Amino acid sequence: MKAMPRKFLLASLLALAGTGLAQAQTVLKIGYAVPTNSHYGVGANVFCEELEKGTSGRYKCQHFPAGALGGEREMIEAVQLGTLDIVNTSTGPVGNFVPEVKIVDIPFLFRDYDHARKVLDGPIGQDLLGKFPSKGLVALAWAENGFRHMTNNKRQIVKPGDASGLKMRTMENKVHMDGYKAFGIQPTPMAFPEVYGALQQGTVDGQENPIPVILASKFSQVQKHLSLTGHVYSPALLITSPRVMAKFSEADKKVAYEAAKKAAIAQRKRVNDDENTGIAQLEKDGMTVVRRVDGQAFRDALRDTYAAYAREFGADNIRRIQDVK
Ligand code: EAX
Repeated sequence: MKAMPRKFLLASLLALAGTGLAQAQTVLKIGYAVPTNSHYGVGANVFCEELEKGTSGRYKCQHFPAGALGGEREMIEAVQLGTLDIVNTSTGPVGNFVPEVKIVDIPFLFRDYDHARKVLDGPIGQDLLGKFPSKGLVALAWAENGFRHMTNNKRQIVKPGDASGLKMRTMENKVHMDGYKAFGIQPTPMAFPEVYGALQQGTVDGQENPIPVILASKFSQVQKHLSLTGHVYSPALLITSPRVMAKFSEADKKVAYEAAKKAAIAQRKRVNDDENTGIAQLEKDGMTVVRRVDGQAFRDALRDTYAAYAREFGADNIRRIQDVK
């Protein structure tokens, strides 16, 4: 039999290579609002490393940190529209897409990190993840932003009266804003990428965020006072879309969910680490820190707002979360 001419042999080899024998690789775009050196950066990196490893390189990530693609609301919309594949986001704007999630944003709902993580990783939190697909989103896992504290440039905050009258940037979250109004605060909702500039120019007097966000965003450069109010526990979520999940084989879907769980564990650990060392660091950076606020006064100020939350979310549903031990 005559040998195949070299040019046909080469063409056949190239054609074979195009059939995926040479591993095809899909790049997934992942975005988050704070810098890479943060709890969100840790979560995104662990997710992407685990996904790439678990799919033998079939999937890798392209990162868009520090609000490169806009605020969290814009990034969630982009995931819905298909221009972004994954977002690592706080629940701040999520309630505008999946209303059932708003209940977890109620001030002073969670006792501590252990309570919050038990609720979110248990039946209540897992049921909430099930509400996303009907809204064109797939929540892979609960990650973590952390307990939120108040910063401002006017005065130390010990009790609600000290916060009264302050113009504070808030997330685009009505549950938060209703609570802060009860403290006498003037809430100014704003996408996160605009916050540093607004604080620097004095457009707002202050803001509220977990220690890891205050650290990563260098708010100590534009904020004088930090009060450890811990007034809200802020969950985070790794969210993708049915469109992205449809690309995965059943085995790769499992890898993606496992990767998200590992990412959440790593992100939560970074939150705790940042809280253990970050407050002293912020003091060193020049902030005055009120470590002991009148927590009961803040809770008392929310009495009427809690009645409104109960009407909106159901007193039983709020109690179910509070009763998780
Ligand atoms: O998720 O907008 C906020 O204050 C969030 O805490 C921040 O984007 C990190």
